[in-house]
Amino acid sequence: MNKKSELLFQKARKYIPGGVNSPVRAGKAVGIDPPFIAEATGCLITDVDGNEYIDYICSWGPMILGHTHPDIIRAIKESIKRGTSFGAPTGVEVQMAETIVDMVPSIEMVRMVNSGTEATMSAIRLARGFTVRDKIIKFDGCYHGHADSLLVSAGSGVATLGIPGSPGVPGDLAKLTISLPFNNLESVVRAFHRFGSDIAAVIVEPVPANMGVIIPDMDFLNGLRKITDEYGSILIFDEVISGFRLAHGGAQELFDIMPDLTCLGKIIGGGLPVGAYGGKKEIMSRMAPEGDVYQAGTLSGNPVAMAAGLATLNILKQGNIYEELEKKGRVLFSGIEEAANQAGVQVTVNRVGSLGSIFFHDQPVTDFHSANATNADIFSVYFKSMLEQGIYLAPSPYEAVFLSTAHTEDIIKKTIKCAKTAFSAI
Ligand code: KE4
Repeated sequence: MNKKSELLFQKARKYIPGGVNSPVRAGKAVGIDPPFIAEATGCLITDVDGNEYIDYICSWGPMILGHTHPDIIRAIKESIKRGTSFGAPTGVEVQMAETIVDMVPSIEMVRMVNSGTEATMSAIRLARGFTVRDKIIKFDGCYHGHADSLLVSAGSGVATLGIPGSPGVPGDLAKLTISLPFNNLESVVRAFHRFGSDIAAVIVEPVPANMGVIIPDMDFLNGLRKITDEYGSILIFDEVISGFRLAHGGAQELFDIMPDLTCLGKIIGGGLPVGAYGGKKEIMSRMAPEGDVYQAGTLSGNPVAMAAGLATLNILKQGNIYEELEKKGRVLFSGIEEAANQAGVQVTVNRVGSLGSIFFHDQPVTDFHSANATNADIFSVYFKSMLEQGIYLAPSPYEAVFLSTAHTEDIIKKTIKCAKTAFSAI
């Protein structure tokens, strides 16, 4: 029963392009009209028609502690009593900066912004300003938000909608972006041999999660570190998804590879709009007003968002949350893989900790080319069957499954059971 969602979607499309404020939410890739959500708590989300779902989108990553975590709600309530925004420095921003520097191994200095897009856009500008070079390297299928230079062969919603990049990105700018196959170090070496002295930065999702989840080859990531050092280019880890999800210090801690700059988002806002970029003091101090590279933002470091983010990070710092999330991820994905095998459905499962993807493919999925070879039609059948059974997955084969600490053993068992039913429908 989705009557109220249908009416809302009809009305939404009158006022909002496609009826949504972010394209992937429209469900076009899987041929559904999206449920409009009324509320959520823990790992459960309820739509306006009262249908309840187990949530594996988790707001695309931020809700790693589940929805309406009491400590986060309390922090927001306490903060909001003192006002919502001052446009002036506050103590809580210093606390947030200190916490990020403490938790993320390569970050010595950090600047808060309002989204992952702002974080990567600013990091690219800083890398270009610091190196006085214009070209950047990214990887096919990686998505770094919608800044012009990065909407080249991007993943996530760009891949979902099958659009090559985006109209409106000037050709003269796009040609400064070299997009190469992920996990292919040879292509990077060739690019550096050709353009090395003009490459400002290499930006990479250390664990890509916007073409589905891809497991990085360690020689590839270490090779990026080595070659950017050789040519004096900046290595940027876009950890908007992996930051604070895969470990306290994200993928860079997990893999022990230190980038020069790191982009963050999602989890550090605890569900409120926050992004950040940070790294070596020598580079970050080029940012105005200390330096001459410009970036600004009315709501950057917003105290309420900082309170929500800090409450989240303070919980993540404690105990063995990442071991718990690793176990949940292992049980869920191995259970789904076994269910597929029993049903004779060919799947490839890629997972790192509490982040993973099920690809309908009988080959390994190691880059955008192989991700594009997966069967999107079967994914749609799987997606719809899971949704009908109350499992809320990302409506695209180019997205990821996000787990939270709120997903209990019983919830995971129920999900695997629903997957068994879904595979029998294929
Ligand atoms: P935002 O501007 O959406 O906060 O962050 C952009 C971004 C940057 N880097 C990475 C690795 C990202 O995954 C993202 C955004 N992720 C998508 C989901 N794949 C956001 C969901 C959406 O676009 O609606």
